[in-house]
Amino acid sequence: MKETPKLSKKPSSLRYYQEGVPDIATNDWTLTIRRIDGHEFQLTYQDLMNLPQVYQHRRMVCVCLWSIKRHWDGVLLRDVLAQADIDTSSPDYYLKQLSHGAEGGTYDCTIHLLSAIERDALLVHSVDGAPLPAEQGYPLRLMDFGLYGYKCVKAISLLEVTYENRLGYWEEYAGYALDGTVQPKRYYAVDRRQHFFFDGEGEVHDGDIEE
Ligand SMILES: Nc1nc2c(c(=O)[nH]1)N[C@H]1C(S)=C(S)[C@@H](COP(=O)(O)O)O[C@H]1N2
Ligand SMILES: [Mo]
Repeated sequence: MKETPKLSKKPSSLRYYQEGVPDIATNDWTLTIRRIDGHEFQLTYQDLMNLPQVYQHRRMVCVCLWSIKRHWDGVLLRDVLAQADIDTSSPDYYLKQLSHGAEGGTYDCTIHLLSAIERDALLVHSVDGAPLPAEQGYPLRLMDFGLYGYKCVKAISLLEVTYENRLGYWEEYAGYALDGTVQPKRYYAVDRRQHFFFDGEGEVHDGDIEE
């Protein structure tokens, strides 16, 4: 069973859903991928399900100093971008993510593409063995575990390759850093009911948390 202990203690997704929870039906949802040359590609939910599926048990970290290790199912970002023939080895590319949007507007943010690829970033459709609930980003969210949660957009609708690295609207509003790499700090692991000091940079692994 893909269960996360102490899930009820996790800070509410509603509180962190800046633009509001969107109402999306997968039948009319598509993921748009925009290449650097402006060409656009559309993938349906079924297209994503037809790609090689991956399952990973990895820890996400919020800039508000809590973290949780959950069971994620999805597809690799590199496999999705390959569908649009994007050269993910270019160090000059950034990837702008845009959310589907709700009454509060849309949520956007930009990450360094090659770094995300090297960290095995995922596009996730299921958590703890079930499709993402609406407040957790149904139908698809990006997960880059080396970056804080605010760099990973829920209910994603557009992935755009760009040369420009800019703060998103809500990031700027909240005063978050452009880079978003998880920093050495004291965090709380909700699933372990444990505070820990992380002395690295980027993804937190089990070995970074003392028993
Ligand atoms: N579209 C969208 N995605 C978002 C956010 C948001 O407000 N809107 N918040 C981010 C932040 S700050 C965090 S910590 C995580 C929260 O994910 P959760 O719902 O699984 O707790 O979503 C991230 N992705
Ligand atoms: Mo967050």
